[in-house]
Amino acid sequence: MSLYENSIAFEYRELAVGDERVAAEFAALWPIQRMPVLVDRGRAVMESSIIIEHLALHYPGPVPLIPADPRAALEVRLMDRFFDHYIMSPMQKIVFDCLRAADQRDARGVAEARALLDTAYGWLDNALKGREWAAGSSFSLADCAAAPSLFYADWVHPIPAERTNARALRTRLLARPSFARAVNEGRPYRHYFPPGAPDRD
Ligand SMILES: N[C@@H](CCC(=O)N[C@@H](CS)C(=O)NCC(=O)O)C(=O)O
Repeated sequence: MSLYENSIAFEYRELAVGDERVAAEFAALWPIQRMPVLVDRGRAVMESSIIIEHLALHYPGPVPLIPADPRAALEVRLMDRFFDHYIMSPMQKIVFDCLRAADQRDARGVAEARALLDTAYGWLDNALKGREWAAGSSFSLADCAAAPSLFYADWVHPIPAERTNARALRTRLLARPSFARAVNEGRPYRHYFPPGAPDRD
């Protein structure tokens, strides 16, 4: 999304399942082996939020994903952390549990993840009151964190109908061209989604 927002040219490298050479290259770049990783001028930049900070610093464009005002930037970074820790992480807990053998499933951990999502949806719905985007009136880093986390979280633990602000943000993000493009490009891989993807979005 951040690359598309500012039309930053890049070469996409697919982490093709079963390609040992690509897997080894990826592990050498980032032993933690979580995507995405950006390689810029020979240097590996990891963690989505840091990649976006890196792009804002080195490839600024018409859409400033980090506000120039440090006070506004603080709110953006708070929302970014919120989505990563309290929406993305519990969502991933639910998803990864589906990859475990039936006798190794973590029922308690999954129940805790669902409870955390309920709390997070409630807090988010209130925080979004009067906001167009995740951190205010401008699209930002926070929306790059909100989009994928709300997209998948709603699949595994639907955002309740009464959380109208949270649901509206998810809908607005799906209509944002950079995210719509990323969602479309991910369509061929939907069948890999461990719990099974619903027939929507
Ligand atoms: N904190 C990291 C999280 C990265 C992450 O969890 N990536 C997932 C996909 S969204 C991944 O690589 N999953 C593959 C795996 O766990 O093997 C970031 O924001 O970049």
